[in-house]
Amino acid sequence: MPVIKIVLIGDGGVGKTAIRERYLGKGFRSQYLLTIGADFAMRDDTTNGIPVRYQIWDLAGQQRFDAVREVYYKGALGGLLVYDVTRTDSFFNTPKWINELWTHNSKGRVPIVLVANKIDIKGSTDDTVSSEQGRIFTNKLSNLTKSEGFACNYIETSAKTGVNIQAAFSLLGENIMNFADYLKKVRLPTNSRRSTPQRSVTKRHWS
Ligand SMILES: Nc1nc2c(ncn2[C@@H]2O[C@H](COP(=O)(O)OP(=O)(O)OP(=O)(O)O)[C@@H](O)[C@H]2O)c(=O)[nH]1
Ligand SMILES: [Mg+2]
Repeated sequence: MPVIKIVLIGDGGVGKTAIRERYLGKGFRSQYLLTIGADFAMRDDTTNGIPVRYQIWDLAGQQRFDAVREVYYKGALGGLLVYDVTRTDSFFNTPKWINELWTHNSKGRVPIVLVANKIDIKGSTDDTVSSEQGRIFTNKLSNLTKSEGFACNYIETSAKTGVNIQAAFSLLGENIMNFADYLKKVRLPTNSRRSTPQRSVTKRHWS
């Protein structure tokens, strides 16, 4: 069974742990217990019709963990990048998280799903991130990554009600597997000599 390491990233308090627990079938807790360093979990799932084991690293988002976080990225093939739709600061910090993942995973640019969480309380504060803002940013990100063979997606979730939690993981898993297939294709001998640099890209990303 393929083992796929993914990370849950985003500012402190946006709901990464709540999303992980919901995905693991553990329900929802309303009190905030901040993650220290990182939490680890595994779940077997089916993606693109294939059984897959997800290794999920749920990283601490608070700034005080900035220095220790880096080690947990190694080998990650993709990330759920979570922000809180009632906190614009968490949305405007998303580029920082993309840089962290792509810099420290040892594989370069890998798929990301942008997760707009807490939609159950959207509009309850003046500080709302609109769907349009999330989509526009994700489209820009996708334009950047398309030349690498994958797109990035946007999804709205609530760990409280459970809406779209499974879908967020499935979307990321599909993107990672499609990306892996793409990298296999660019290695075909029909690319002849020009395939040589691509091979090294493949190795960098997947070995
Ligand atoms: N209403 C609502 N509250 C949520 C949702 N997701 C998480 N929360 C609440 O938001 C708070 C923070 O959630 P966590 O999952 O602990 O946040 P985190 O991103 O893991 O935070 P760090 O571990 O510090 O990085 C908790 O009080 C959760 O109950 C959601 O979808 N809707
Ligand atoms: Mg947490």
